[in-house]
Amino acid sequence: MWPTMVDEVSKAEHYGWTLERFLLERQRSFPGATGEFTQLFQQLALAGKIISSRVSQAGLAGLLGHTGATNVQGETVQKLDIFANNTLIRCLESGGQVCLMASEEVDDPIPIPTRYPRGRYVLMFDPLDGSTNIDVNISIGTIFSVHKRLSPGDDPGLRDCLQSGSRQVAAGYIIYGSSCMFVFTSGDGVHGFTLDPSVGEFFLSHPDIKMPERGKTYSVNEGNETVWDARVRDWVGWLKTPDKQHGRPYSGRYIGTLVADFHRTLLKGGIFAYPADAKNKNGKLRLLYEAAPMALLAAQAGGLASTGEQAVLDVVPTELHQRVPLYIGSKLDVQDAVERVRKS
Ligand code: FBP
Repeated sequence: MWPTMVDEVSKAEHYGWTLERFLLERQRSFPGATGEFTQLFQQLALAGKIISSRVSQAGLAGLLGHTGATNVQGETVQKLDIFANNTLIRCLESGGQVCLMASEEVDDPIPIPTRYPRGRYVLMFDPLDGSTNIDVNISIGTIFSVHKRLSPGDDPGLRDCLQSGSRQVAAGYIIYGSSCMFVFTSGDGVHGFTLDPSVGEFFLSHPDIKMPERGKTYSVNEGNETVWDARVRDWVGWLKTPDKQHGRPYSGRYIGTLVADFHRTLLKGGIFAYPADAKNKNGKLRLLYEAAPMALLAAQAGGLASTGEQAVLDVVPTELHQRVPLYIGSKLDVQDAVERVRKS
């Protein structure tokens, strides 16, 4: 185990470490490490810094608004969606760490140009999550998921992307909010780094994040209530029913950006949900580059993530852009939710 933040002293010791130092310390504890993983993260961090600077000046740089195009999800593509998508591809395609990428904005897996070496990792991402909030200055983010390639010999392909969330070697997000933060896990806890734009570096600010076992807030788009299943309606009604002894009613908090709603839930506890409904039979959120990476972070922070029927990390994907219902957050809150919404 590399520098575990088991106590306040070791946490204090690591405060102020740059993301790069943190990754290098980690690399040293893996005999035989090639440095590929560290370099992949350095490129992800670079992409995050570039996107963060553009997001914070979007209104000045003519980057607000949409392109007029629609993506494979049938959503209107925002100019910043494309900027973020291209920035991630440019930063990750040439270094030799990844063999294949996939993006919410691109129909098919993204091959690495033959002029570049291919690496051992598959990177999938939602380049800019929370598109509906871009133009109204509300927190948005980039979500990423990292797997090991399955096909060492032959050409990487869809098969390398369709791996269950439990096989992720790392996952995380970059949130562009009041501050820009890089939050990730590589199987050793969840750690948050804050960008100091004056230095251009991410510094460790939230080591070893643990999600409270139970929270006080619920986060769901109640505008969908009429198309919800009766069990979902009953569950949300139950959360709002006064019961002092069990800390209810919970307060409603809904930003409408998964990264931001999850970030609050990770730090403060509670539950975020995007249930299936009569409109979205499988919910709205995408498994491979939204639900699964968040599920790994939740699990590593002591929380849970369920589809309502099974653990998100156990869902075996069959399509690149498939959607799943999502209930994610504090362990006890997700258990309460599943108990009430589960069909089977
Ligand atoms: P994209 O913006 O990446 O398409 O993500 C989907 C999303 O915006 C999530 O961030 C958010 O949780 C959800 O959709 C909000 O959906 P709705 O507007 O239906 O509540």
